Amino acid sequence: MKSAFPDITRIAYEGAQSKNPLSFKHYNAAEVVEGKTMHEHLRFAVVYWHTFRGTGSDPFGAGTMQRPWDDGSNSVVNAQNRARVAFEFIQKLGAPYYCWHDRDVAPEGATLAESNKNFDAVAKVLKEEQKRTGVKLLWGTANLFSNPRYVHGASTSCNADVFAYAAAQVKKAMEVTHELGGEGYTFWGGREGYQTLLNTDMKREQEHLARFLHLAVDYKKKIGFKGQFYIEPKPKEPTKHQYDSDAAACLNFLREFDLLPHFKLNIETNHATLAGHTVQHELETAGAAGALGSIDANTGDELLGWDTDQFPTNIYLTAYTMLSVLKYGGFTTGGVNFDAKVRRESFEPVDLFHAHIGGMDAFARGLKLAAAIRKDGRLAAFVADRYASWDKGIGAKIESGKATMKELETYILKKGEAAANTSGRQEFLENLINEFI
Ligand code: XLS
Ligand code: NI
Ligand code: NI
Repeated sequence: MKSAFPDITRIAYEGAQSKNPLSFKHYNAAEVVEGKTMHEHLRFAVVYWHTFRGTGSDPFGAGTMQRPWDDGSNSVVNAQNRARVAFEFIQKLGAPYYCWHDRDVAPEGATLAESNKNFDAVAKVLKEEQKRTGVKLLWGTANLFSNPRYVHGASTSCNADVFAYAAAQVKKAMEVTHELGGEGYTFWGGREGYQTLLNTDMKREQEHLARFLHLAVDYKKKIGFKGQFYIEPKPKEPTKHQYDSDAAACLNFLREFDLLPHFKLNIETNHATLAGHTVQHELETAGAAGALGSIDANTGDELLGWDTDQFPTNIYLTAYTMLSVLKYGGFTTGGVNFDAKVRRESFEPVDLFHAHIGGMDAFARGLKLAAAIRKDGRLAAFVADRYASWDKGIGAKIESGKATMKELETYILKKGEAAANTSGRQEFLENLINEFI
């Protein structure tokens, strides 16, 4: 096959002094940080949907992307050819993983049977290319939001047939993920939410969503798929209110319906912003519950209130993200998945390289900064010291569950007043972080 990127060879690590834009300045796959290589820590993944299916269209204008390898048709041959191009790109970039939706990789047919046939024909090429390049599938997912049948949602649709269709689609997407050795499978609630409560039985819809996920758990066991299931929180867009609105809402939902042992969370930066949280908040919420699974790495724009899915380049963002990831033991099945797209104005194929190189370098710096902050130890020591009153005396007694209300009353009556508070030292800590960044 003719090369789609003939002028580009494998992107190499050239170090921070390099002026070559098509090189890594910080991502050195073999470099060891906290006992693991950067490759093992970061587990970068390229998304198929934005990178190979994004056209650059917006509500005001047509697509702009120059993708000379794509004949623009909906044929299986074009999809197979596109898959080979995707692997040339991922291999030249040196990312170890990729992710897809069923409908990104293969064209939807007139019937489910035809769609499945198309999917199998493209999956065959994906499998060959995985084998040829060593690139692996981080996770697969099903697109349960683009087709007009999903107008009222998929598993939360008022139409039971739509639930059945969505289940059939997930069944197939799980099978293909399994066949391709995928390390995970993601559920993002595309239109699982509502526009108005006037027409919505929210309780019933949420029960249906839980039923759907239980069916997936059962089927996973049935086919022997060992990958990790993820839920990806997002508060809005496309619906006004999505049920998987943020990490805390997802955890509560999973607990309520006895699903928590089967799922972890896939935290997306831009979704955290839309939920009115920082991504660190979401990572800490997931991590504290033992459910930090993977991340969709991107960034939003504070001036724009939607999911702009920009590539992450902010070093504070990546450093804070990696601080949380390292704190909770690093990725096991998950990774840093670039759910991000080049801007409509960045329409040349080479922009795909610039975007990913920038994101990978930003995360490599974030990893190194987080490791340096941890090695220095002053931040962790400050936090530990701040809670020192819980390590002994009355604090330790409360934490161990042995103190009663009566006893606490006696304690304070005797003491007269609580021990003096100390400063939170926010500015001092912000300065401390700036010593590293
Ligand atoms: C949309 C989501 C989506 C999921 C996969 O906002 O981020 O891309 O990651 O369905
Ligand atoms: Ni995402
Ligand atoms: Ni998103």
